Amino acid sequence: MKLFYAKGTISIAPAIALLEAGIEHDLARLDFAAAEQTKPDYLAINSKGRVPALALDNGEVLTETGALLDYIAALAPAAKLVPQTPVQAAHMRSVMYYLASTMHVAHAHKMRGSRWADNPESHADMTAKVPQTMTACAGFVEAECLQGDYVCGAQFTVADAYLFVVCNWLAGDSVVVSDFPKISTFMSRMEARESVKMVRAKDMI
Ligand SMILES: N[C@@H](CCC(=O)N[C@@H](CS)C(=O)NCC(=O)O)C(=O)O
Repeated sequence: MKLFYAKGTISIAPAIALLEAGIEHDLARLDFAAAEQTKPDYLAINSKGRVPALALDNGEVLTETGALLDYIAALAPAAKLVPQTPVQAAHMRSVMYYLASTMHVAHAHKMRGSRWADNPESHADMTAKVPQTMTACAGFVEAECLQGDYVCGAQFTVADAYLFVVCNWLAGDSVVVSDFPKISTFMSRMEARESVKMVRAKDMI
């Protein structure tokens, strides 16, 4: 399979999950500075013009970070990347849905205002709000998402790869990360994992 990604984006979450799962894969890097995600070659792979996309060996292409993470976890059950109990699995997915529907969207208001408005003043207004909205999101993560060392307590799950990449954006969004001790400790713990060291070594994040 081949993962289409761009540096620092949410597509690094499935890259981390593939490494955690021990699944062999190829990587295809897109250059956002050159707007490669908008070019016909890539739109033929993912018509949404976004990353990640995961091209399977049978020709199918999967998109949406949460779906890729669940797929990767299902391919490697021995890695136990999804909790075994239904309630813990539901907590894991509630965090992933929150990241997809709320926190990632709040972050996107900084650079991608043209998705929602045409007036440049509206873009500036959206950008100015990002430190406030992302700080509020960090507050929710701190209070309700991290149930211990990781999202699901002691067990590392695919939601941790997702949360790590989104929290990696916080400082750039002018959030004072040191105000959130659980997030700070979680980020250090993640940095110590081989998978994260590997994506850093490959200049993916
Ligand atoms: N809902 C999608 C969102 C993917 C997404 O927006 N990715 C961003 C990078 S973080 C992207 O590809 N942006 C390119 C663009 O907006 O042109 C997912 O979770 O996979």
